Amino acid sequence: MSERTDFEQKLATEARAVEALLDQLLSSDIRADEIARPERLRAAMRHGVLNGGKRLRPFLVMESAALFDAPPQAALRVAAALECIHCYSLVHDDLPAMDDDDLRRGQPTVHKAFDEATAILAGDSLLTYAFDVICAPETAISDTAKVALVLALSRASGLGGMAGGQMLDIEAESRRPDEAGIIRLQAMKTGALIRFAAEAGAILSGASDEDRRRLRLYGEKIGLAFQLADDLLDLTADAATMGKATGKDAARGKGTLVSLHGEAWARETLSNLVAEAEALLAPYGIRASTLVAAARFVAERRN
Ligand code: GRG
Repeated sequence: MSERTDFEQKLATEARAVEALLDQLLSSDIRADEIARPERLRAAMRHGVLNGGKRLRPFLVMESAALFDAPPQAALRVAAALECIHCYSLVHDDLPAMDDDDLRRGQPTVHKAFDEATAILAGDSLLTYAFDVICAPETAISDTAKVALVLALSRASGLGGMAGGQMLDIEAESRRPDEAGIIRLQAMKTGALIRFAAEAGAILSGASDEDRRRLRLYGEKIGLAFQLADDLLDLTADAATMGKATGKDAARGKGTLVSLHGEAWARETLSNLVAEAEALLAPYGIRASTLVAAARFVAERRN
């Protein structure tokens, strides 16, 4: 069986595990200090979360945690928390005030299936729930590790990370950024959560600063690769394959590294990024083989 197939099977298995936990976390059971779980809001959150998706970020959390022998159940909860933030960003990104999309993961977007106000609240609630899930007593790691995770995830998600990157992306439609500007906005909008995913395992397990630095750099490489692959797919894939509208960057005249340098450059850069990611993981030998395969998967993905 090819490495690719083995990797995809592992990705699917871990996706099922994180989906089972997300299903449970978004059940109607009221948690301590919650007053009620309004059914319509809960249904919208479930629609935004339990609707397919590759679950790549959770996979990176679990695999980076496994590299440092972190407790798998705690890693799964951090993975689910991160997926809540990723899904919130997609729900809000699809809103009419942002990208105005009708389709996500092949299904109606949350504001189409429900309404705009409900979609805004579903995104808000997913964002806050992520921090609840990390800090809850069921996440069996030290308080020190929880605080470090919350700090890193807040910075990856907020003003200086994903939300800030989304702001720069919106501004880029009227003020076209130069190459450095494009790299920065993409590192924030898409890269920051992926970098957190890769680093989370080292944080969870209280690994050394050097381990944390290596995983963080690995995350930066694959974050860049993820965005380059996304830009290529936006140009070349169809909406049915992607489960969302494509060709939107070109239609809006939005500059990407692919539009600046061309497809051949992008493909060469992708293979260089995979090699760099692999080199960063070399000290971990065979134990890091799944993370190496993940870098390849990100660069070669078809949807
Ligand atoms: C609204 C605060 C806020 C942020 C939105 C993530 C984001 C920022 C916008 C999404 C727009 C977009 C399509 C970006 C390209 C990269 C990306 C995040 C693609 C979707 O991620 P995948 O491919 O999706 O991992 P699945 O569905 O597999 O989870």
